[in-house]
Amino acid sequence: MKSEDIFVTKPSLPQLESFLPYLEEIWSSQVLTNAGKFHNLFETALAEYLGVKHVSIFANGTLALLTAIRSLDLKGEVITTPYSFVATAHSLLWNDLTPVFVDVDPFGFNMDASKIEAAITDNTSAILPVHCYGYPCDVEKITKIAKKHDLAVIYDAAHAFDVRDSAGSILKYGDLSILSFHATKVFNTFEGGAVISSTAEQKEKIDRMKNFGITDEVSVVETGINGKMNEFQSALGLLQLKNVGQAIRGRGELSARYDEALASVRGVSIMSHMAAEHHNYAYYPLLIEENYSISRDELYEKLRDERIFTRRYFYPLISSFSMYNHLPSSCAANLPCANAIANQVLCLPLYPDLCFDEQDRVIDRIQKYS
Ligand code: T4K
Repeated sequence: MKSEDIFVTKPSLPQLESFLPYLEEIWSSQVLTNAGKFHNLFETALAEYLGVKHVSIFANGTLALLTAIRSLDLKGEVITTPYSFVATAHSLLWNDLTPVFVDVDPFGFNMDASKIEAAITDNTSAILPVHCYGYPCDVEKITKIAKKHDLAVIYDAAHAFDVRDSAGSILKYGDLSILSFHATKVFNTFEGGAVISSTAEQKEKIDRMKNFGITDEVSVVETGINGKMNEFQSALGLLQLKNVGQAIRGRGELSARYDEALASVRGVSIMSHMAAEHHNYAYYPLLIEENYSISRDELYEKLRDERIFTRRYFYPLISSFSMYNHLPSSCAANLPCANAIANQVLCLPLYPDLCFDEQDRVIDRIQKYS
């Protein structure tokens, strides 16, 4: 890594000194995992911070998603989006469920709710939408469709830490939502994740399932897994909660600077209209359209040559990978908007420590090549 390198993201970390007392306590107590003091404190503090009732913290977001889906005893087909990180669809295959891909909205990145009903069959048991980049899905429409057809809804909210609409946390919708606290996310515990349950009974089940399905020393009542978050991650999470508000404000300021500088660039579409009322600025996606002077991939490479490392999240589409491309719903004709957007998107560097000079270097190059 050279000093002039600019990456798509960098993790936010607390001051090392502020973490030392937590480490000392873990070392002296020798309680390292299995619902220790910091696990329980972090879980409670997180629920309060997010404004939700039932949170279960996990070792990572993928285990949270696998467990959330498994807890609902689903069968058959689950409607989802091809425009996401591959963990979304993998979590269905791991649960022996068949993904059915629905196209994304022509003006955005989330599943087009108006296309869901056409994808429902007698075998459909659930909908798995993604709040992509933290932009909220059409939760009202999805709720109505799910009720009408008696389907479960699990939101992959890996990007949606502390996103709120006028009714409060976006995590309140659906039967379950999951979060990721990976190093590249707005809020990180190195690795980590959570399931947000809609009822106390559901949380109880998730908590049991993340601990092998154990109920007491001599009883195991279901096929659980080891999804537990350890004391190190939990203590870090507790400390990170103190800083995340400021980190989100910093991201917001940088996003506004990008908006202002890039809105009038020919061939570039900014997506600020998609932000929630209380947004988290998890990513800064741009669309590089046909009337930009070079293609998205040429721009990506030119920037990389200048040591600016953007990312094409989410290209290629999940539906193009070998374990999915045989599915009828993966065909290009079914997913025109997702294919178009995957070929145009470029996520720009965005993290609280990105200084204005570095950001101006990114802006300057995008303007220069237009
Ligand atoms: N659902 C959705 C919708 C998701 O996006 C994800 C994860 C999940 C579910 C599953 O959640 P987890 O099980 O991961 O909790 C990253 C992440 O690995 C992944 O968490 C994330 N989504 C996905 C969108 O992106 P990469 O392959 O882009 O990461 P990487 O290693 O290329 O890092 C990108 C940049 O970040 C690097 O260029 C430098 C910087 N970086 C990265 C790491 C890991 C650092 O500065 N420090 C670091 O430690 O996948």
